[in-house]
Amino acid sequence: MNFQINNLDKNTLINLYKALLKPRLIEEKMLILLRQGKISKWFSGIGQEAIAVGVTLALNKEEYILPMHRNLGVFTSRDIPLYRLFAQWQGKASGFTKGRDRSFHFGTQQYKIVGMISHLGPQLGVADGIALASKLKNKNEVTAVFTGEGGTSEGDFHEALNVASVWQLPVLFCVENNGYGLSTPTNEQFNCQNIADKGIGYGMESHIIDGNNILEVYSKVSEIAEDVRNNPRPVLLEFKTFRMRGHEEASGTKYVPQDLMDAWALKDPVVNFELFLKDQGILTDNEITAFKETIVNEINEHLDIAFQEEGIISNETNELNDVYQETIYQDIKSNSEYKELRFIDAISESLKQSMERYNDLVIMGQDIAEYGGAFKITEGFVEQFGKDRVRNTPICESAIIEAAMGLSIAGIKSVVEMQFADFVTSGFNPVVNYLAKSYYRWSQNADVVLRMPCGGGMAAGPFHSQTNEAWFTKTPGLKVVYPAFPFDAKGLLNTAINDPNPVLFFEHKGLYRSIRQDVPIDFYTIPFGKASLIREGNDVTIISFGAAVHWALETLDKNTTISADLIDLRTLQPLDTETIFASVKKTGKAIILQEDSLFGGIASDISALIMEQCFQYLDAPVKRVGSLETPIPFVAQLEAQYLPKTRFEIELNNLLKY
Ligand SMILES: Cc1ncc(C[n+]2csc(CCOP(=O)(O)OP(=O)(O)O)c2C)c(N)n1
Repeated sequence: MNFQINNLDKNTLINLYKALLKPRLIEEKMLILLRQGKISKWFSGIGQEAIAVGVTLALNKEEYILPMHRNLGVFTSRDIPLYRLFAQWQGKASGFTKGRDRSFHFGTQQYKIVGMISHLGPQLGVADGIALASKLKNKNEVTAVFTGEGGTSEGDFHEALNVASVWQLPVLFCVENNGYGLSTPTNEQFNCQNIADKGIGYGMESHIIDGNNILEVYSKVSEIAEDVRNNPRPVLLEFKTFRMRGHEEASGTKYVPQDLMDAWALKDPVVNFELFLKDQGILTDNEITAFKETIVNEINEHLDIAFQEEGIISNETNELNDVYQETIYQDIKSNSEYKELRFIDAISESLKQSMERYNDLVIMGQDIAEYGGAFKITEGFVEQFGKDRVRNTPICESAIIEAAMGLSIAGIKSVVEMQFADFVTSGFNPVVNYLAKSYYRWSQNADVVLRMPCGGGMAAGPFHSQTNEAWFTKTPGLKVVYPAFPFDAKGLLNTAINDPNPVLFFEHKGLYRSIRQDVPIDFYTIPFGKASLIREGNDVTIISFGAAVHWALETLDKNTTISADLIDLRTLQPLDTETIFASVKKTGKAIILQEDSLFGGIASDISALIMEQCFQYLDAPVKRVGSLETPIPFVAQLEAQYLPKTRFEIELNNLLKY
């Protein structure tokens, strides 16, 4: 192995050696504990330590690193007390996730480490967001993110590199090419010589680095990182290495040819560096033994602490209280004059006033800058707030939602506009797995609002008409807002942006230009979880939200003899069950109208809640009305048949007659 000392002094060389030794010795201990049945699962990074250790030591401690499951060296090189790591792996309270997530699936702001989620790729886009924050705040910091070569096949990799390059973000994309993704060899994973070759396609500088050579890793990454701090840009680094053990311990290495194993065993990063240092007269056998002893003692002491710690005692309230970051609702009333606004203008005003209120709030979306967005909601924003804060994005829903998460990690709020709510599917994974679960997993909030222009009635076909709130209302960790009037839209969007949790804000496109209302000129808020009772009556409770509220109103205007409570839910998560139950107890009959197809929609849950809580008050079965169980069709007459507007009137009258 070709070790080049360059200008590294003796102290640095010894520190590199000790840092390299530590994860190796921890792993050796873990493998023993695994055999003794004292720990459950282990993803070994033996043979790859030089990458995690070298990259981490090349960065400053305040720079974020986003490691993977084989990067123990990142955690040890940031000097995390070992008992906390051990407690994390044992699911104990001194760990980082209160027993809610396992192994390396955690982050810590204290050590500026953001761990992976199981899906591998999403953290690449999160790194973009952290790097964007660093660039916007002129911090001259670099962010390093890891992936295996298997993970580079995911769309997240492509999107994250593309966004980083287009925006020239200071990210080091560190690919550990260790030969196998679980059992899949590289030639079944990608069809090019080197992963680094992909750099040119993204307009990105790339390097191939010997991942088993700590000096090469440390020196090259130090040099590149320093250059990137001063001249922000992404760099793709391919570290050639090899996975010496199974994907995880139980899975073995039968599929790896022995000669490959033998060849890479000769390149062991720890053994070779140790020999080199001895050879150079920098370390003696006695010193090496002493270093090892010190680390082994530290491991044993910290293991004792972790083993002695009591297991977590489950407590339902604790768990439920940690799904969302506590929000102190800022009740802001406006004494200003009112002016008549269309639904769309109310949203635009909220965004504009929030941009003024939070001077680092960032809005991202396709075509939202000079063009003003598909619906012109952000028209004129670039002139007022500049392109740094009003960001046109490539068509990379995943990477942009991940970047929003990264911004939140770095303390910046963001609003992401989905061009159409339908397209959130292309960023579904980060929404339901990253944004939704982050606070619960490691107390990191996702201060992100996703704006979702949705809904049918405009003959826009199956992919520009869906109202897909039900995909999200069932995912703990997300808040879901769905206003029907301009006044509510402005006040609730303001609250959504104030709220530190991830909020999906549904805006029915059919309301944009058809519904007008007097709305305060100044900034004001409306609390989440408070429905509005917009008609009062005694015979039936109608529960609805979004455009369907207007269909219910039309029906009531047409049938003036019907005496009904009409509840506009306004927010679906949290849901105002109090208002629903109070009304149903009064009227004894309930009908829920939703625009989405019926099965699995929120109407079903509301119906179930009413039956559970108000059964003795009911004079009839609860009725749900929704769209047909088909995708939403294009042609007007098919769409009209699909949507529940006419069926609602019939069902309402049937219920009243029951
Ligand atoms: C989206 C997704 N698909 C599949 C998996 C299962 N899985 C976990 S790790 C892994 C292999 C990853 O290979 P690579 O990225 O090369 O990293 P390595 O494990 O070699 O370090 C697979 C297939 C997963 N976790 N997430």
